[in-house]
Amino acid sequence: MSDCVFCRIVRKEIPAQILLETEEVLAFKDINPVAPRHILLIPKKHISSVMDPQLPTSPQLTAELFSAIQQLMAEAKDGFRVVINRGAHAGESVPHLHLHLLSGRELAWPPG
Ligand code: D5M
Repeated sequence: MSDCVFCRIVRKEIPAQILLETEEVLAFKDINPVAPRHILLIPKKHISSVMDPQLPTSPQLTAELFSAIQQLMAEAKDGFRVVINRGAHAGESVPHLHLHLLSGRELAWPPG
């Protein structure tokens, strides 16, 4: 989608601190981190949310998402959390599927 902020990051039209890029996924630092290490992992293709009926798009996307989590979190020896916010009650604000990868501090459970 032309005006989607994450699609614009994929197209390198707006800056982001990119940590990993593969054929189907991109990972970059969250602009508003809530943990010492807060990474967003997205499909490069525009998928509106985890509830998008086009999911699952391909086995390759699923494989690249999980492989990216393993690579990006390899150093998070004390643990990490993977979060998808969906809908108003969860605080979803960007309509492009994204996984939050949070690490670097103790994370409370249940989440607030
Ligand atoms: O999470 C959306 C997240 O997206 C939120 O943590 C801020 C982040 N964000 C928004 N714009 C940018 C840019 N331009 N770069 C990096 N990070 C960004 P949600 O789960 O939808 O609330």
